Amino acid sequence: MYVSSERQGNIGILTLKHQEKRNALSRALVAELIEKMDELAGARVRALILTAGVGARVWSAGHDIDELPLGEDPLHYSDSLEQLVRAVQHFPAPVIAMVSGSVWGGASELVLSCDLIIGDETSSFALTPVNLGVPYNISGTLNFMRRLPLHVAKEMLFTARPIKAREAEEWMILNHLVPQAELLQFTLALAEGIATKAPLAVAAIKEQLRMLGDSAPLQPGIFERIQELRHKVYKSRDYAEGIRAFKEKRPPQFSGE
Ligand code: LCV
Repeated sequence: MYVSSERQGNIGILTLKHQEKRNALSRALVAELIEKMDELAGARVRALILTAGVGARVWSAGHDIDELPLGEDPLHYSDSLEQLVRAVQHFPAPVIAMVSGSVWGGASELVLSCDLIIGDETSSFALTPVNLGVPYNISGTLNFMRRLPLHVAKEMLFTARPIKAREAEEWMILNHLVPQAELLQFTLALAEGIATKAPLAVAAIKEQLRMLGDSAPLQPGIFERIQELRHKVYKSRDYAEGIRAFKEKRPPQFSGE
């Protein structure tokens, strides 16, 4: 089991439980997570908390690097990470990310796709495509642009530097920065407050915000140019080097080829 599921009244709580692999978002973990989200949606929970547990040192290490395909688009539409981001965005109630510990790469996109983000003083967030030589995909890039000031998104994407809790609060990545001892109580109180409101109205407003926020008319020429840029990156020797270096537990040597 990679994910535990529980209900407290009208609140669902999903906890990532694969610390051996630092909760890497593998196909197996994502499939289990989506299945348990569907069960809680069926139980008509009015808020969903997504956590790795209070005090986790690593919330999630992001995409499972062992599952990144070489020489082809690593973040295609049906990729497990992309499926999970869409499942969160379409969940029929607010999804609250409750974060202790470090969040890496695609897991940062997952957290940013949640409706609310509550972190403690140990939380940090890193966007890591440049560590691996990965060409992030269009919807993920739009997610970053919509949730972060552009210069903040650029610094995170160009440096892959983990943004620590205090800075994450200043940059409005966190809705609230809460001491770890109060994190669960604060998050539950927030969820319970939402659960007392009219659930149909809450669900409709969440879906409206998603649809209006996603309406990004993309001219075919722009789409094709982006895909051409991305193709050059994921066909590059640097992308293969990024994956190999991670597996060999050594710093990558990027050549620009
Ligand atoms: C597979 C892993 C992973 C992992 N995959 O523990 O955003 S994008 O474009 O980059 C996107 C494609 C994406 O999300 O890519 C993944 C980005 N993630 C990262 O760059 C984080 C990679 N992980 C780490 O830097 C470290 O594991 C952290 C700092 C998270 C934790 O370090 P710690 O020393 O506590 P280990 O590194 O020893 O990891 C424990 C085991 O989990 C595996 C790792 O290979 C190790 O396996 P073994 O025990 O077999 O050696 N692991 C960790 N992250 N993303 N496997």
